[in-house]
Amino acid sequence: METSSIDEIRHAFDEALKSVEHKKDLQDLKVEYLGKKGKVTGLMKEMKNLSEEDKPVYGQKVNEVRTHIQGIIDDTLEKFENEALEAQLKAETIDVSLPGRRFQLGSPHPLSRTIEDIEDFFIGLGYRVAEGYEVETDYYNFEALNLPKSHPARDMQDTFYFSDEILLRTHTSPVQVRTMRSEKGGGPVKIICPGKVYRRDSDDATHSHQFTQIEGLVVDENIRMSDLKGTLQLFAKEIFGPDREIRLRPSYFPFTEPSVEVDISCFNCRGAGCSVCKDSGWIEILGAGMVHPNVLEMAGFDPDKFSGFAFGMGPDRVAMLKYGIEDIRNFYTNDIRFINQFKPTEDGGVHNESI
Ligand code: 2U9
Repeated sequence: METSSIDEIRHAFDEALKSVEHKKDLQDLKVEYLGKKGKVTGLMKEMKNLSEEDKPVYGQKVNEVRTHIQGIIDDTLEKFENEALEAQLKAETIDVSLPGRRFQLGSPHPLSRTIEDIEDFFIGLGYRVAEGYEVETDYYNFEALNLPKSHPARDMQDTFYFSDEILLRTHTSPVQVRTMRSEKGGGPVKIICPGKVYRRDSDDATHSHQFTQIEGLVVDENIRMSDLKGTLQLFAKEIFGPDREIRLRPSYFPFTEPSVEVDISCFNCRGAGCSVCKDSGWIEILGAGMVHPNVLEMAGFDPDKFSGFAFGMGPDRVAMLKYGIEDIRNFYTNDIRFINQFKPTEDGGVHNESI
């Protein structure tokens, strides 16, 4: 029985193990000794040449060597894997004391913010927000608002025309007309209409060819001028401060009769006179009036049964006054430095760091 070769193989393995440095070396060694054509496997194949008597002793010795080699390979493999894990953990150590990355908080655009505040106020009074088209027809923008083609008031509004009949709306009033028509002569209608409008103006600090409007319309039976006045009084207090008063001055709009211009008492000097109110104590904010019977009739409402009030304002101007913005173009040039000045405050308001 050739057991010395078994000892040699065991010895050779123990020697070879000393030069194993990497997992790959170990894998090669495993193949060399325990693989299909490996040295230990070769020893097993010798069994068939042995006598029945020698087989058990030989087999046991080979098994011992195999167990020995397999055990060392398993242990060494585990050692390599632990070392690799340790190294990886060390390399990926997270320093929890490092300061975190600040993430930039956005600021609401002062114009969007103003529009939302105004919408919220009217929603609180039961109004619905209605929107329409920026590209409109001559009929909805002018004709249905008591502005026939010959009307001189059309000259007041320089319009972007696509054709004789198609134009960029000059006010949001077409939305009110479309809403009234969809109600088919039955009230009540109670809407505010915010949106972009366009006029052929040369842009400067107080004029923009595209700006925003919010118009409101209430139509029902027994709607009176006092309803308009009470609504606007509440509006002034909500948007400009609880001490504000309003003042109505007679005016003219083709779509309302009577018509008024609405001033609010100056929130800056409280009426004493300052640069904001140009020393008058009052700031012009809105136009308004009772819906003209022609407009009611054209939109399908019986003017003998229904009446209504309407108003219109420019949120650009409201935001400029509220936040001390001097140039309307700031709203539309999208300079992040401008918008960043309007950081939200904890009470949900807006703070302009520049004023
Ligand atoms: C319908 C009936 C009546 C809307 C009105 C005004 C008065 C007004 C201007 C204020 C400044 C627009 O932003 S601004 O340039 N608006 O003065 N607008 S009453 O009246 C309507 C609208 C629609 C069916």
